[in-house]
Amino acid sequence: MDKVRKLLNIEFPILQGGMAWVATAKLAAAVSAAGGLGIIGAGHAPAEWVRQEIRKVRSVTSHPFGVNVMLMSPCAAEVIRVVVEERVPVVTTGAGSPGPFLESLKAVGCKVIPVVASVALARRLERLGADAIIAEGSEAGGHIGDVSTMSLVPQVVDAVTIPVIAAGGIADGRGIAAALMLGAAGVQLGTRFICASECEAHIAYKEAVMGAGDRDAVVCGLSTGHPVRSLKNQLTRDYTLLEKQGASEEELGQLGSGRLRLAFEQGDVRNGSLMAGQSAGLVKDIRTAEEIILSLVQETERLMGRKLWTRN
Ligand code: TUI
Repeated sequence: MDKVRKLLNIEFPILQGGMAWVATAKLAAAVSAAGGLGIIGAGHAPAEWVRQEIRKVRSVTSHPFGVNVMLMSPCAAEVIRVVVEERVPVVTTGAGSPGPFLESLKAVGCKVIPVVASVALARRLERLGADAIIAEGSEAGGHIGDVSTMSLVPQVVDAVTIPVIAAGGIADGRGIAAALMLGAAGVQLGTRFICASECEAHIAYKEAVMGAGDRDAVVCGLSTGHPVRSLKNQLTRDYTLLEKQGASEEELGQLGSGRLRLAFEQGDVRNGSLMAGQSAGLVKDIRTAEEIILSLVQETERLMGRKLWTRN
């Protein structure tokens, strides 16, 4: 359980998901300052925006932090270049294989932690030199695979020797304790941190997460091969209808374009993309990143019946 803390030089093996738009420097810095690993979500953003966010985190905390590179973004290679130039301590990747980028990142001492949704990719990335793996189950928000966290995590744990971080469906100490039982060495939470005070998402987006029940985080886009989980609203209904009518990937792409920004900036909970995981049903309040992290640690330790991590 200390493997992730030592690898990343953090107090608690709790990572904040690198959510596109939602995970800005302000949120990442707050999570890192509280002893977890804050992660800037690059999403589809241009590399220079990412550079500014990296510098903002450094201006407020000296704690380690990370950048999530969304590999489907046309800017991914440029973002990697900026991350290397800025000597970011940790990179997580999503929505693809970071194989081609591993060498340049590792050459500057960056720890590389790919998010995977399958055992096969976890194995391949361990061979290529990944430092740890985030095994993300289909309960997660945003772009997802098709295996649930409960089944995926122990299978990845059995398949690799590097530390495995569990993600998808975890929002409280019960989820963390369960992940540890599955053999995970750490956890990553996204949805819970949408409702952190330091998260800059529009209040209406946060309220939608807090108001969600167990069946409100639905999957769209299965027909495109890039399924995305978000809160049920007019957009998911329009999208599902278009999919049923056999719309092309291009038409569907047009419908989805710009919708995350609409939710994050305008708080348009009807037509915006409210990406969130199934754990939205567990999120009931807005608290500071520090309150969230400390209560996660306290609850996990109570359930496990012992002290697990001490603050440095
Ligand atoms: O990446 C995520 N979650 C995301 S990315 C994102 S931005 C976006 N916007 C619109 C459409 C699509 C994406 C929103 N949420 N999570 C990490 C993750 N990676 N989940 C699943 C995967 C994954 C899937 C397949 C990783 C690798 C993979 O393998 C492909 C291959 O090359 O083998």
